[in-house]
Amino acid sequence: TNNVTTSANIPGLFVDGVCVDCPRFDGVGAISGGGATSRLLVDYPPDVQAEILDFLFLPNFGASLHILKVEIGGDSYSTDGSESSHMHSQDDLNLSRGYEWWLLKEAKKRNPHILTYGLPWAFPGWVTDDVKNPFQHIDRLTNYTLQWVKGAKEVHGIDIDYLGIWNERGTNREYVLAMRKVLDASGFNNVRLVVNDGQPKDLCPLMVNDTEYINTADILGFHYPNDKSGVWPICSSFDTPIWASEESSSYDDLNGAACWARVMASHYVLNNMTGNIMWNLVGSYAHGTGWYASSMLTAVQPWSGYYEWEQMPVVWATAHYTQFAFPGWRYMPVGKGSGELAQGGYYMTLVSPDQKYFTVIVVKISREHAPCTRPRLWNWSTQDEVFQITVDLPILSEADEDSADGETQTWYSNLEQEDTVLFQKLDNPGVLSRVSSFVKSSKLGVRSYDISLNVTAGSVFTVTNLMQAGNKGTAKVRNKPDARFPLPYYDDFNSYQCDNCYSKYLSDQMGAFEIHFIDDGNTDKNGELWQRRALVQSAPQVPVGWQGTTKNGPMTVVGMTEWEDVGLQVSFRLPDPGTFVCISTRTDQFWSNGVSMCANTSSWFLVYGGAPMAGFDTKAAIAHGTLPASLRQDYWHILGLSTQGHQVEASVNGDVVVGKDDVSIRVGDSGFVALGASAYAAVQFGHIHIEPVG
Ligand code: 147
Repeated sequence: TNNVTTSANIPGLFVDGVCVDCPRFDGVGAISGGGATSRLLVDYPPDVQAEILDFLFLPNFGASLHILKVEIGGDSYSTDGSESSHMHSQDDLNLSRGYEWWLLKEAKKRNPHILTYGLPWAFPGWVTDDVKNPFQHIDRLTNYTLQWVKGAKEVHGIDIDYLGIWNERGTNREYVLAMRKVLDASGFNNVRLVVNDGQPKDLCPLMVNDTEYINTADILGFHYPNDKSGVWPICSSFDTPIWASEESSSYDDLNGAACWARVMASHYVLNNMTGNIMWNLVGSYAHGTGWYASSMLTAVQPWSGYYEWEQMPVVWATAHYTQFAFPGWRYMPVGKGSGELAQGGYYMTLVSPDQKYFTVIVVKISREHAPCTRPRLWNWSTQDEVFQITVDLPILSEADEDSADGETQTWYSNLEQEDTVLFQKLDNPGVLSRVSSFVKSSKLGVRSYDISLNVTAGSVFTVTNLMQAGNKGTAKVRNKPDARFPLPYYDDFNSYQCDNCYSKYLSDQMGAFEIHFIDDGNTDKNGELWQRRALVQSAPQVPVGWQGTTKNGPMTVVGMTEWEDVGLQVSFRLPDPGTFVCISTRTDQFWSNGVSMCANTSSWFLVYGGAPMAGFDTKAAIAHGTLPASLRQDYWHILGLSTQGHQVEASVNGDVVVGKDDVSIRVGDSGFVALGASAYAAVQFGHIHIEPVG
């Protein structure tokens, strides 16, 4: 141990009771979406679901988030799936689709002060004539966005506090200025615009000398900002608050916690950034989809009701900040209450608006435990040190007259020990006890604002005189894990008491597969009504994608990436003669491998190892044919597909068209089951049945 003393006094920075040089603390948040990251949380049993939401949003319980940022669904892939738009077409408006409204309301229920932030990754195709450029018709886009903000208020009672432009795909000056005018004209003057949810180099140079653009951007929001490079001098010169509006993308383990705890401090100390938002909120997307478990906490087993209640290091790293400082508090300036530790690391002091309360957060993460997913780290080294700080705020002398005067409490985590965390008792440093993170020191009532901490590698300390704050919530519902998706699985979509909603467990990857009441007037062979609700692909045209995945048609997955031998049966109706319906096994979220069986009204094909769309070039199909009797559009038909080892069996309306020995596929390939179509058409699915084979 190299005991170096760092000390910082907070001098009288206050003029008439206001700290003029203290930046506003804008809060800590997380992102649901970008995309479909919360999907499986919706299907959890209500008691566990409520508990997970408590760990995320309830003040003084868990992550206790200050900001919830959600995706404004755009009917297209945005990392872990696709989220439905509130306007699939220009004359469509539905303000109940998806789960983000629900999530916003659950968050508000737990914390009425939580700040809300909406950002699109993709857009429905109608907003433009060019799917690469959503800003082509500014009036369409402003109306589209306004409808979402209005819907939040009028239908759900939610005030949207922040609105972004287009995730990581650029901003548009004309749109930003127009959006401001439209918001103001509609009474939404309080909605703040965040620009550009991308890289500083793509924004700040364009804003120089453009005071109108600068003044219209309320927040500059950057993604995974590199604290040691970038366009910071230009961005900082605008005097606009700067946020890390997307951060982390790191695992929900100790390393992820160390990344997150570190950047929240370094972004302020090194770059004066005043807001931090983590991607992503809750890992409720299946293993085998992108960025698995890169979340505050992971909850991917709605069937077992298990989530990671034993260990939630990222939640507790977050709590070090969120439970002890709140949006509107002030950061003490760097050099005057905040700064770098002498031996590596950061500290910052936050003060309540009435200046009665202060919170000091100290973070020391050694370089080998520090990486986030991006950007690359610069070089630094850390050594253990003793850190001393004297808190000397003008108003604290008044507070001394209160009964709780002079008391502080300390919360501690170590983010560099695996599994369990060594807690060095502050009042007896000789004793090491094994406990989990976010531990309250037994040493209370320090009766002094001279604080001395033994800061070893991996430490996160929170010291505060806010004595009522700080609580390590505990899990009451402790279900056992079971990773296996329950088979057999059957759903005929008739039990849902909702329209435009998602069906259980299905995770849309492109397009929008929603339960709709359908007036098919159709009957089966015996003349009986087949059904009243169906799963309908509801995005009518190719969306403005976030990432180039428009070559395939709309598609939804279900099950496990580990599935190999499964039997699948799906009924469907065709909206037009040309569109193919496809069902797949052993596939991935991009529909880029596995086995797919497709049919339109007159023909079928089977394709293996590539996207089903490749099958239209029948050279890519491993088998294809015409149907002896064409499929009537007003009837329900059934496709069957089962894969076992190297064998495939495929059928149309019960007639086997590919027999077990007709073709051969590789053994060992595995993946999800998928349903989809060759075009953005209103294909209807009547039921899905999956069973284990072999
Ligand atoms: C971000 C997206 O905004 C998120 O939706 C999610 O996909 C996340 C996963 O890490 O990534 O997109 C980024 C893609 C590339 C970079 C940064 C963010 N990059 O290369 O710096």
